[in-house]
Amino acid sequence: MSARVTPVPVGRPTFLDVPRCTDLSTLDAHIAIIGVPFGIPYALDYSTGASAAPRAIREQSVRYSPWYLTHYDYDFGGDLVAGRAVKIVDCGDVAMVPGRWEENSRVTTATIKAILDCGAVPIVLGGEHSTPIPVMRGYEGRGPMCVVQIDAHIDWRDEREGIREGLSSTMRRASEMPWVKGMVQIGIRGFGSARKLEFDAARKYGSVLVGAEELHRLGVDEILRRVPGSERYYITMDMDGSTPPSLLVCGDRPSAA
Ligand SMILES: [Mn+2]
Repeated sequence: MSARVTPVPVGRPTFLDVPRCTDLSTLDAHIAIIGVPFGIPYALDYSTGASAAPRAIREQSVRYSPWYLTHYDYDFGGDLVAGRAVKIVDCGDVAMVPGRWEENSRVTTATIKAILDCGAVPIVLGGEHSTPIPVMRGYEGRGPMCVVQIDAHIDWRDEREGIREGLSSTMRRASEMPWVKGMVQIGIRGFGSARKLEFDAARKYGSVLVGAEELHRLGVDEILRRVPGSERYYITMDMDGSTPPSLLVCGDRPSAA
């Protein structure tokens, strides 16, 4: 299986209006945006709508470009890329074939490997939250990494409806990848994704679980101290991990929100 992408069509915006890369074999950038309109649907309910997400994210991102890449961030104390000349390109989307979940997964892994081989850092636009499974597989052979997940759910189901690589199983599959050496899961809340046996499995593995309520009570600095040390981090964010605080199910609110 080799990489397979569909470039952003002419006339449609790229992410943040950055330049297009229309041929992965010529990729020359520090950061490569790559859409993965990926999902493995369960019986009736989830997933399929997420395939429209990369295009929707690109269209919404244009309102922030190009000036936000150079604005001064007060909290950070500089611009977004710390004054460095960072080349960002948009490679388009991994080309999917409807219904061929396993093939789509393999082509996603191959495309991520191709981007990494070019020395670029991929920023992946999913897809629902099974997308990180084939993406993380692309890091095989590149040394240990710690996975940082921002999500309302722990995604530790071993299988659901016989599907082992769906959005409920992302972190369980990650834990089985030998190159994943640490895991922290931030923003967990409510009862959506797991039974006690999944929490037990995550704790037994050594995943650092941080509840949404805990995050608001203790603050980001304290939570960052709990992140396992690692030379490299893989960060994944499920959209329900960023639900506005007013909608969070938690007892404590940030005092200065
Ligand atoms: Mn989630």
